[in-house]
Amino acid sequence: MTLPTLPTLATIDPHHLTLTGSIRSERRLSDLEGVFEDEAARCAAVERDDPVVYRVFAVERGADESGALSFGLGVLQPGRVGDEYFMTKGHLHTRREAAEVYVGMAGRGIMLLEDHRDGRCRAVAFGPNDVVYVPGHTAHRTVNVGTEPLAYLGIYPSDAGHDYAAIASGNFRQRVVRTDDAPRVVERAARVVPGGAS
Ligand code: PAN
Ligand code: ZN
Repeated sequence: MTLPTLPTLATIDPHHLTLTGSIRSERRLSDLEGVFEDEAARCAAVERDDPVVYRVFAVERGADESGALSFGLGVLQPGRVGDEYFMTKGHLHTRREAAEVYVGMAGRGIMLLEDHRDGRCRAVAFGPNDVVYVPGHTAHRTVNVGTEPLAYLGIYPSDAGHDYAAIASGNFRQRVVRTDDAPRVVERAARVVPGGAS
């Protein structure tokens, strides 16, 4: 029998927003093509300093470990591209029925949830001590609508998998914009397909 190599206890540093024993990955604005509506503004910011938009500190078990859970601390920076707040790429789980629990740690966020079967959308405001249940079959994206880093812990089945392709081809129907200094959830304008239906 193979002994587990991952620790039983992991600790979040609330000041530095890191997680012990985790593997860090990060996405810069240059990694987020097609996410924001204002592509020209994104490219200009990439040229300027290509900031880190978010980091994930993940503690993942093998996808073949039946019943196992993985978790990650997401830390999403404050900022905007055009009128849209910084947000994650967003994904569906490859195993579509896999759900996830998010626990807010710091900052002010909105989670966009979109059921890929019937298109039903919800936008859930969350912050420290809030628990958001993301059901299966639901695309999820986090948006930082505050002025401090937004931090949250996501806990998901180890065999959930991350499918970004489905989102990349259509994007979320809702987006979060800053209007009069406040976040507002708006419907994305219908895309005009050249020579076809909109
Ligand atoms: C989270 C996300 C994290 C980063 O841990 O992976 O918020 O977002 P993207 O994966 O969309 O870039 C999660 O939902 N895991 O399943
Ligand atoms: Zn997820």
